[in-house]
Amino acid sequence: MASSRNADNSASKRTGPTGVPVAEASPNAAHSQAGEYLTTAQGLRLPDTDHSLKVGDRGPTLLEDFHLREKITHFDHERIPERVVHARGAAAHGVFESYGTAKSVTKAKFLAEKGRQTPVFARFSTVLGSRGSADTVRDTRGFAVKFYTDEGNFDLVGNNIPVFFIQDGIKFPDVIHAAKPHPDREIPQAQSAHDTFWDFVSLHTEATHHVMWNMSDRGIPRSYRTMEGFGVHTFRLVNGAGETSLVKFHWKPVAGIHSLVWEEAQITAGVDPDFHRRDMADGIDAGAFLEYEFGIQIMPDDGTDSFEGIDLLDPTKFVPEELAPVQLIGKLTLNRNPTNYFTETEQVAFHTGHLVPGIEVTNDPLMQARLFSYLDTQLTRLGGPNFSQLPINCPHAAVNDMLRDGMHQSAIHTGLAPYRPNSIDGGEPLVATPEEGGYVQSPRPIEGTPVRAHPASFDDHFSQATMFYRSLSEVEQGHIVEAFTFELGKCYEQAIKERELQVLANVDADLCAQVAAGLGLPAPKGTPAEDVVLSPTLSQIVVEPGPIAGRKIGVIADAGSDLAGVAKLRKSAEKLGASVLVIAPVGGVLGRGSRKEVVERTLLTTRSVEFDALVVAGGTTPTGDIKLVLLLQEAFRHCKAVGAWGDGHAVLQDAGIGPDGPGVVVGDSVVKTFTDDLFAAIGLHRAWERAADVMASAVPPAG
Ligand code: HDE
Repeated sequence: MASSRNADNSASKRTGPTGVPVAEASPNAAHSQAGEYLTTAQGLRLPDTDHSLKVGDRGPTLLEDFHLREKITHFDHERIPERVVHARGAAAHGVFESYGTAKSVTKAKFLAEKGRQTPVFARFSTVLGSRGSADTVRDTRGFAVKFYTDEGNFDLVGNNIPVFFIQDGIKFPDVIHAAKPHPDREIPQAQSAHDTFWDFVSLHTEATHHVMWNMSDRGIPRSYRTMEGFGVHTFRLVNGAGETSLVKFHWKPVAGIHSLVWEEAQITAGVDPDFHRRDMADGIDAGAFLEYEFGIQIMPDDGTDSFEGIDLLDPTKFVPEELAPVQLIGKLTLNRNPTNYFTETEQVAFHTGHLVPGIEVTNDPLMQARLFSYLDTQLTRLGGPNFSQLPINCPHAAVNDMLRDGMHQSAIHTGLAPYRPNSIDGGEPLVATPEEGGYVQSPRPIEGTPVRAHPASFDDHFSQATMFYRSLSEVEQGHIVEAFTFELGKCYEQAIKERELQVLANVDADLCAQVAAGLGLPAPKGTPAEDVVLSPTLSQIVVEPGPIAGRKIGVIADAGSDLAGVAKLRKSAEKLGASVLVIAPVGGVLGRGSRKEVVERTLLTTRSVEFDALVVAGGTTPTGDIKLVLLLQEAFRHCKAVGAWGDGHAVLQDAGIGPDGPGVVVGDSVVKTFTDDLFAAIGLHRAWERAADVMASAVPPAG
């Protein structure tokens, strides 16, 4: 008999987070919400939980009230430390299906075998904010996926930005301390627009490339559904023949890559701080699942750890898709909301060292430090070394370790010999050869003397930042100018602003000049790279309409509106996975019988930022209500699709919006051409042609 945790526990009836058996339920395993009656933690039935035990009904409370003490003590300890970074997050369960196309480069079964399905749990997050902060702040987003593979858990702990602020993990505390709220007053929350952040990044120019991405539209994604994901580091894949290649991992959202605009993001942070998590949960509930294709860029493992002049160990650099196309190897579908936020989303523990045969790490010094950090942090956060026994972290592969005891040990181990070699337990558990699935690092000659130094190839801090900026469209570049002007405009120290302008001068003279003009400062001269090769795939602006699943359309209506038209619009939208919400002057129900429409929002409870498009129903009376005017004008200013059918266009007119122009959809009634045009406008995400006229500009008007 093996001295294993699971050897005796294999005949499991209990199912894990993704419905797969995880471990045997011991006869006295902790149950929650079982049985009919309220009990103590010991299962004692309670007659009353509203009154403490007192000497008379006006007397002091007795120390012997064990129920009071248990209830309050447990409550006192309900919180665990939030994550040091990425504290604010939301997650979903799902499935990963392999296309089998990675078989030539990796022996990892969950990738190599065509059609193989692997349960997953994905958690999205912001980096800087505390657990209760807003979703839509300007920040990098975490994109962490736990694959419960048959060969053990594989965690891909990535971000929505392909590069990072630092080249060596030893600086992580520095960049995070600089970006977190100031230590004296603990402000500002969840923002980079403050002195310490810009102090650090202006002195630490290797952060420039990541900062450019943060200041771009990537820093304010529309939703998790419309966000790209990146493994950031270079990984090493190993195939069945032992051949290795270097790869970068990518998540490509099926819904396209789309962002908020800055004013919208700021308003949303107040109006609905839960915007992203609500969007994901609502979408999954409505059957509009989140989908991403998994891809790899493959580079030869020729011993140089570099490709086309790019040092693949430098996490401040990425490999443009024009140089190494992303090859799609599988699809992730997030299709089930967690049942309990704490036990799943809060307690999930990702670790870059959770690897499976066929996937290995490289010498990237940022990744190397992460391999230490993710295990270490759980000891404090999850209260000891047994966190992998928590249901959400529990592998679906059989676990047979010799790790014993420790805080929160919940396995009842059997056998006498948790050591090797042993004779008492028949020498078990056995070690596995590579053929039996044993994880053996592929040969990697390493030599050198210990130094605290970086290679010369890490010295270029600007050329990819320049390439990123110049590869974007004018509209996107304008957003970057605005973002820098906003963020530096929030700094108090003049010297910091001037130093960051010097950084920008080394990225692009025009960018620097525009930001300087917005700040009212002279633009310094720099030496930006002139010969960068552009990467057009970096732009997220689309010319062909994309899918609209998960998008929200607000329909403005009142008691006199064409409710049959509203129902028709809803039906067509739902077919595409989008939803329609009725906005009326007051709450309640519009119409009656089969023509009934429940009012989901009123002018008091909504704001335009909730919607991807606003449409005025035919028959709606123009009231000139300032809240309605604001609702429509705001959506228009954010370049969203707006529309009306029938005489509903009079309400648009009240808000100063004419029937012509990009992204304005009007029609006589809700016929197919009307809905097609509306959905196409939403599928384009924004009518950017409007931007120059309606968006705030960082640059003061000439003269
Ligand atoms: Fe993390 N990071 N990180 N990080 N990170 C954590 O781990 C850390 C880095 C990322 O949804 C922590 O369990 C160090 C890069 C995500 O639970 C902590 C360094 C990338 C998440 C930690 C990095 C990431 C984390 C906090 C530099 C993108 C959230 C709690 C060496 C590729 C995972 C925890 C979730 C979380 C440390 C750099 C992404 C403290 C020391 C680069 C998505 O261990």
